[in-house]
Amino acid sequence: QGFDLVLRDAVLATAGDTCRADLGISDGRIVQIGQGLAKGLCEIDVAGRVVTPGGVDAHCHLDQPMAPPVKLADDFHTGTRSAVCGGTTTVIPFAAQRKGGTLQAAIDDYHQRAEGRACVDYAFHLILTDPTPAVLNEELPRLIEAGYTSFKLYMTYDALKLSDGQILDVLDVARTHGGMAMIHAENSDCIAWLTRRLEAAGRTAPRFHAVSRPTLVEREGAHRAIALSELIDVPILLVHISGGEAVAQIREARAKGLNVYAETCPQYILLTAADLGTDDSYFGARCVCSPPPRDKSSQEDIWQGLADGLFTVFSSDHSPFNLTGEDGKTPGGKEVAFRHIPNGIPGIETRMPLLYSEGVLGGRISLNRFVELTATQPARAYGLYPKKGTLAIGSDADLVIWEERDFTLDNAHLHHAVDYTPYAGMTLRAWPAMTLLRGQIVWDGTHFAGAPGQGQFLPRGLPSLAPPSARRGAQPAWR
Ligand code: DUC
Ligand code: ZN
Ligand code: ZN
Ligand code: ZN
Repeated sequence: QGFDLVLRDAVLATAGDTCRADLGISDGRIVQIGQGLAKGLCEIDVAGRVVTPGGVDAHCHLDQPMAPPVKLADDFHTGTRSAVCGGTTTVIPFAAQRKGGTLQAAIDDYHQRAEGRACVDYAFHLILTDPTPAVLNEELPRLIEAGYTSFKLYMTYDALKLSDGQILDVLDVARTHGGMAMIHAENSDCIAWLTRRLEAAGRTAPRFHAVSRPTLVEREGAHRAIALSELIDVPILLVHISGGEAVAQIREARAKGLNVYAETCPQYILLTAADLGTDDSYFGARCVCSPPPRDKSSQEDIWQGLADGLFTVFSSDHSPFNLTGEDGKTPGGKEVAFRHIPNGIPGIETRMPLLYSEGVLGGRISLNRFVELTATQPARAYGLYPKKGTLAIGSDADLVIWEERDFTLDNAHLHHAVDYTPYAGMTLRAWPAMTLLRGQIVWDGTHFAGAPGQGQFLPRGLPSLAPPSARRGAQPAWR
């Protein structure tokens, strides 16, 4: 009973530990970790390089229908191909409920989109846009039971947003049945009001996107979302946190003992509002995302939260809109008012190399914290641990061997179907030399070596972060 594959002489990094050892794989799983393992059918000499768990990108958008003419450039094939080339072996994109439609219809639709195309293992978060009594009382509890254990709620965008009362209804279901509520926290009316004022003044260039969504609208949204979760006494996860003011709200909630988790993304440590342009030129459209990138001081606040444990997960929020083309950031090649520029930037492939380069090699976070943010905590938060997110006996052999070398990033290096990367021209200091999915080489450092259809759907358990707090003990009078 030899091993199918042995990784020889690796520096194995998990969220809790770093050690130099061999790693034995059979049937797609890690079966032994130790020194001097017996010979495998195949051997890879890692030669002292760092090996981490494959990344879990818990926030990305693939083949998600958008309001025409806007269209995502990546489907499950191109998006997940891009993911593995950057070290990510599990993705959790979103299945959005249509208003008037059921959650089941959304799930069925996304299974069809993913099946036969995904190159990495995948699950879906739901997006709840229409929490009818049938959804709250029947569908959502049933789907949580069936392994769809997380759902995103929007406080903004007319087509998606829920009222505070609707959010309370959904959080109450989350408390009773488990599941993780992810909240997009921005004050919708402030954004709409500012957008109208800016347009009335003729201020429609891309850079005014950031002016229409100042940091206080995120601070207010975060504050309100935290209050709603405190009222119900249920954990929430605040997605794509961009600014220091929201970070302060989360710190205050944590200090009170509330189970408020948070996510941030590469754009909030590497871009600023200046990347949307300093004049009215349209070039800045490429960096339009929501929430928008902030300033240098917010970047420092985000880094601090990454370093000290405030942030739970580090995701890409990969939103693959082409810069040019019929349906992209310049629809039909036309320059349009910022209101019509699709919100989001690509980043599924660059997420891990950017954090490894700037965070680990830049001396801002430890290698173990890197693993925790990019793999272990996302797996725990969304019910995939310990199958995914760590190096342990019995875990899937999803692995990244890291190569530390400097190079200048260019979009031609990337494997997405998007015609740009906002990080072009940056010096990266590391990139995966190899990515393995369940023991199979899917990226060899030069070429994508996987295949569409090899990714498997992952039914999920409940979050394995802290349970709802029992601080108050007694049931509230309304329950
Ligand atoms: N929220 C996201 O999660 N992604 C893109 C845009 C947005 O507002
Ligand atoms: Zn969002
Ligand atoms: Zn998103
Ligand atoms: Zn290639």
